[in-house]
Amino acid sequence: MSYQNIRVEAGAIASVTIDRPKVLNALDRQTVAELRAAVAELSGGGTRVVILTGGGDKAFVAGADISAMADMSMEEARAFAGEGHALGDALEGAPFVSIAAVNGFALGGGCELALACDFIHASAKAKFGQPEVKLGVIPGFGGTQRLSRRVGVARARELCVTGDVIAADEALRIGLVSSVVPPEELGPKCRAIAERIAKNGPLAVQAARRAIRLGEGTDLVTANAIERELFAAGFGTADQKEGMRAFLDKREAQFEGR
Ligand code: CO8
Repeated sequence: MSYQNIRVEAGAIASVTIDRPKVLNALDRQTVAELRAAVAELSGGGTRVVILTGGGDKAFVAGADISAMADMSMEEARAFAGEGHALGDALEGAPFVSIAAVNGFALGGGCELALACDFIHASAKAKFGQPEVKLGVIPGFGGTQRLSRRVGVARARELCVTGDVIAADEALRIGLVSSVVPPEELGPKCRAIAERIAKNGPLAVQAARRAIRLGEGTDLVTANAIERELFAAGFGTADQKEGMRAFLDKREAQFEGR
């Protein structure tokens, strides 16, 4: 598929770049649709990890496109939020790990898009926030939910009601991002993490993500039951035989994802 607003480089380690730098990579409906198409495209092949980043040197994504939203009706806004939610759900349910490489502003829908990825690494010049209240609305792309699950209800409330924009170091301190690195190190760092993930058993990586996702929000007994089933299912795979045999043979495992 050809894309206008994003760039996709497919492969075992793929990259998706939101590429509307003139508007700081703001998300309009077309861009959200293209991102959903890219997730679908990359879900069908052998992609193990997707690194999601922003084009240009200023922004990851500075939010939903305000000029496209300004005249939306309630119906249109509901549909737009639904499209954003579907993208977040698709990322979380995808067979690949997604890493948000936040290279600049991640505001509003941009922060929410990063939160829908498995984890976030940030450049030292990244900035995060949910400034929607300054526009008279609230986050509509999962921010009120995923942010509180990530950083706790109190901090999420404070960010969502003040609209404050926080620097990368503060995002690290509250657990929103996993690391902060100099801008030129962000790409290589995310790539190195992706390479480590890609060496692991593909089915096990998927199952670990699934256990965490399904367990989130349930009680511990239920969550452990989910983990137990997914742990047991691993023993029905060739990857488990190969992984443990390789350890005992003192060689590197050759996983086939079956
Ligand atoms: N939408 C549209 N255009 C934008 C956006 C945006 N979110 N952000 C920046 N731009 C445009 C500017 O209008 C400007 O265009 P132009 O050159 O034509 O004037 C260009 O990008 C460059 O921006 P600035 O000149 O403003 O750059 P500064 O460095 O001065 O400021 C900021 C950078 C601080 C990031 C500033 O641009 C800003 O505050 N942007 C808006 C941030 C914001 O409020 N984001 C939240 C939007 S609401 C939202 O995301 C709701 C999500 C819920 C639904 C999602 C469903 C998918």
